[in-house]
Amino acid sequence: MRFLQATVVSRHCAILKGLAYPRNYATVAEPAAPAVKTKTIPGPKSLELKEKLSAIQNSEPVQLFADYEKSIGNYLVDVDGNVLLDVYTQISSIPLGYNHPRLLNVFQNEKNLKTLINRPALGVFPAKEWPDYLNSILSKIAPKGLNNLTTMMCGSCSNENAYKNIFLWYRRNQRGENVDFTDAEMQSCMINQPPGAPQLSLLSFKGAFHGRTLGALATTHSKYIHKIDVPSFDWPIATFPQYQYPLAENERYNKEQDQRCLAEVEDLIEKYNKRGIPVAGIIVEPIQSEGGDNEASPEFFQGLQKIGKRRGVALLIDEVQTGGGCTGKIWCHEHFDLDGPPDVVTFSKKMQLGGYFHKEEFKPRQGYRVFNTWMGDPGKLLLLQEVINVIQEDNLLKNVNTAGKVLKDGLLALEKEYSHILNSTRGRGTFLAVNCQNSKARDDIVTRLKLKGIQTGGCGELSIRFRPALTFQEKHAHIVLDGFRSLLKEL
Ligand code: PSZ
Repeated sequence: MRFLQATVVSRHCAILKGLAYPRNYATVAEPAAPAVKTKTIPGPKSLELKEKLSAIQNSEPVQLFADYEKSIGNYLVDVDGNVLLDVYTQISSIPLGYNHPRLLNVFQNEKNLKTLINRPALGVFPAKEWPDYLNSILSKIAPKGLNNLTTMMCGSCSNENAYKNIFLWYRRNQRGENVDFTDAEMQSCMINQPPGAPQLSLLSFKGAFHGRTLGALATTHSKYIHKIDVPSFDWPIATFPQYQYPLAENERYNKEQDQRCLAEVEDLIEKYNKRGIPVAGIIVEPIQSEGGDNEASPEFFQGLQKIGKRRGVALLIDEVQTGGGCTGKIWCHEHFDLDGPPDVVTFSKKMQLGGYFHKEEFKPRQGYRVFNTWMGDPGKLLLLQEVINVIQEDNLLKNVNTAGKVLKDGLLALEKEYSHILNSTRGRGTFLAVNCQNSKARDDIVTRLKLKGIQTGGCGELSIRFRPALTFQEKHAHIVLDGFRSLLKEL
């Protein structure tokens, strides 16, 4: 059985019907550097596969076809044999690089394999281990003070369901803790009418991305192509701070941004309350990611939390892209010194499993109100447990800060030297971005960096984003910076 060509398999494994099982995967060295073999990426083999896929579905966004048997560590290998240093990691969703032996080994354990293949309807038939599994996640990585956890499948459905928890909480606050639903509510909700389906809203920000399912999409405002032709809610949308860089030289301007945006949030809440569509929650990313890596200060987030508390509006922080250690802390909002935890924190991507942590008061009082068949996936939770173990054992948060500093300082130096091409280097940990002069220049740089063996991604109109795995090290940062420098020389 060929699984991972380059992987060492220990000799003492059991022999089962001629197949080696269980195996014991050991660490395999990464390539020393990227290697590009084709004139274009996608190369000929990728293009052939793309044509094949196009006959079945729209495959326009496909950049290349990967070989996940050969990809290793920080390096993504494609079907044409190109070896790319991956600082985009499947849109920021690979925590430990490709084929990490500790993750491969999770399913070499028969108990775990049975957990993987017997995927339960978690809301009704959870495994005997499930409460302990959830407690282990809660005790290791839950934001302090958030002791409830709902698991889901992806980022969109985590937000989508968390929004429902917020509405249920808001209506219970209005109605009173032990007040039963009225007949009118039970009947009217069935035809999408108030009072059962109440007029309530969520406040989100221009440039935000919270997912593509209908509720989540109503709070997504990064690109029209995500939204056009899809009916949506008339919910309030506030301006997100737009900072000027470097931060140290633009303190006054940026502070005014914070204040203006917070005032707009207050105004919009007031306005929508008056219109009879009260705001039940504020939804915000700690760093707007798809929208262009827009940061906001700790003071801005503290201000949002204050507004929410004062007005009885929940604060949901969407850590789908920022969570999992890439900013140098498990949760980006830990950088904000908030007055207690946010009400809800959603996650997915690097966490493998989707879901949200929330305060006890956001737990529905009746069953079946937030529910679906799978409600997550215990197989993914086993991977998450191992990811957390490796983060702790290998001190990966420290690694993120060290490698991130090298990359950020290097980008700042490039920006200084090539100020006609690059500006506004920013970010935390390895969650970094730099801006180009216009979209065309940005797209061109992302494409040409790939031909130098470096896979980055674009976001917003102008930004190149860096989203390496937590195992990205200083030596990788130097490869990125050397490749970038050699490209800038050519431009
Ligand atoms: O085009 C897309 O659908 C993309 S590109 C990047 C994402 C989605 N990110 C997903 C995402 C996110 O970054 C934040 C902050 N919140 C929610 C989501 C949605 O997660 P998924 O894609 O798992 O549904």
